[in-house]
Amino acid sequence: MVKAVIFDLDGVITDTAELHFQAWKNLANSISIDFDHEFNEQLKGISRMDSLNKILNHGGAGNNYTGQEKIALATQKNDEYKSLLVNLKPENIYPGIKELLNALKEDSMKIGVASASKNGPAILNYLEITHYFDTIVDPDSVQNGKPAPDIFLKAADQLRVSPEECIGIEDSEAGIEAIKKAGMFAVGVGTGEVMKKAGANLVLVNTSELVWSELTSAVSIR
Ligand code: B16
Ligand code: MG
Repeated sequence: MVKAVIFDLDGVITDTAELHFQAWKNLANSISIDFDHEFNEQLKGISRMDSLNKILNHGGAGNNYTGQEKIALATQKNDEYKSLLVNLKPENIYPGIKELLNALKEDSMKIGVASASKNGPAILNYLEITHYFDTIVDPDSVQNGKPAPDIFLKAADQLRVSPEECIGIEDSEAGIEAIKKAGMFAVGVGTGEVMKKAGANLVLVNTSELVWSELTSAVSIR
């Protein structure tokens, strides 16, 4: 029986995945590294420093920077990302998300956020939907980032439900893996092949397909 739905944020609730891409690409270009949307799939859901390390390795520059210099690069990216966030408005919530949140409330479901982003609470405020969520996990409070299950398990714990009673919704390969390892039902939104490869129980092309009655029937016939 489903008692809670745990949302990823970037790429599920709003299009911040594209803003992360723009900010990382500009940072990478400033140190003569380039990457495309396909490579960017690997950055979705993983932490800021893990993302930077992947980009540096991709550009063959994995050993060129000290720890201090890496912190400066990550800060440069985050400053640009935050400057892009100020334009976020309720209209930027992905289609179907508000309807799903309202349906969950009506059905007395608990609602959580399991985002790797330290900017998560600010984003929810810009979108004016903070009040929907019963819990938002602080990504700094878990030991291992996605694809480890820690952040989804912490969300279930904070919501006082067991993992088997949860649906997790993700747009990233790392995130789907995390939900599966947590023992939850995984809904993947996005590129079908990527989501299927990661093991999603249900794959949807976009968020407008996140209809509550259809999610519950998918769980019941799993
Ligand atoms: P920040 P999610 C993740 O959020 C993003 O997908 C990932 O690209 C980003 O590096 C990570 O948050 C950390 O974000 O730099 O804002 O702390 O998809 O887990 O909601
Ligand atoms: Mg995401």
